[in-house]
Amino acid sequence: MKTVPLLKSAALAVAATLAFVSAAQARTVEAIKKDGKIVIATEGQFAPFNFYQGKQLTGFEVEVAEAIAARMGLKVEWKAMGFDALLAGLKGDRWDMVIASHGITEERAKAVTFADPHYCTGGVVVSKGGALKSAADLKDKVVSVQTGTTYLENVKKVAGVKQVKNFPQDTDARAALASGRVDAWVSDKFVALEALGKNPGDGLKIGDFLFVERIASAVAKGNTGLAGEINKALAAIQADGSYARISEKYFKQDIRCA
Ligand code: LYS
Repeated sequence: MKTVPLLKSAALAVAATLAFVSAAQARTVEAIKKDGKIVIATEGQFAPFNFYQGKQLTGFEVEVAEAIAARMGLKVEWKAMGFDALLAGLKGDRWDMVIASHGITEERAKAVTFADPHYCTGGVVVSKGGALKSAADLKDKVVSVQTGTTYLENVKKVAGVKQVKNFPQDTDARAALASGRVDAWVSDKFVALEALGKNPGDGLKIGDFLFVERIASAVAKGNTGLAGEINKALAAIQADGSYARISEKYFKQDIRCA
């Protein structure tokens, strides 16, 4: 009869371990609603989508996410992290959601669950004076891109590029072109437009799209309950005019996917 309590305590130990493991998993939308606060991570270095104005995190995606959260009846706790750490943090349950201009790719979709896209865009070729415009123009050239991005992936596919220089931040990839250390910079069309407008002295010009992409926020892989609520809230702000207002404010146009 002595073995029974022993087995019981062994079973309790297993149960306790399982409870610990599941505590490290993604929060459900119900748990988030109970808490009243969603934890959202972004980069904060990708104007005009997510950036700092002084100490204040702001930008198109920051405002869209705030509007989505408000629809869900939630407050937002923001985290700003290096681009490379963002999707990985969903797995470790460090935050509930990431909104940082991630293009939906097959590779990323293996690791996270994407919400519906909140804008559509593409990667463009930028050069001094517009000397380089197309993929073909990149032959034998040195190109700068941000590490871990779809810009890097897509430049790698271009045949004959002499060298791809990686930078942890997109702003440094642009600076490399501005100072003549590379021949071209590949980045987001809207980011390039904003940067060129702010730094006309650099003499940079935007060429063609290298590729197009759909941009979405992400949640932990399989957290479909949360993704579903985000999708509903996004659809609601796109229907009631609030998305359009935010988009007009930053881009003077509506950048939702057609
Ligand atoms: N849209 C690109 C990507 O999906 C860039 C993301 C933001 C980079 N600061 O990789």
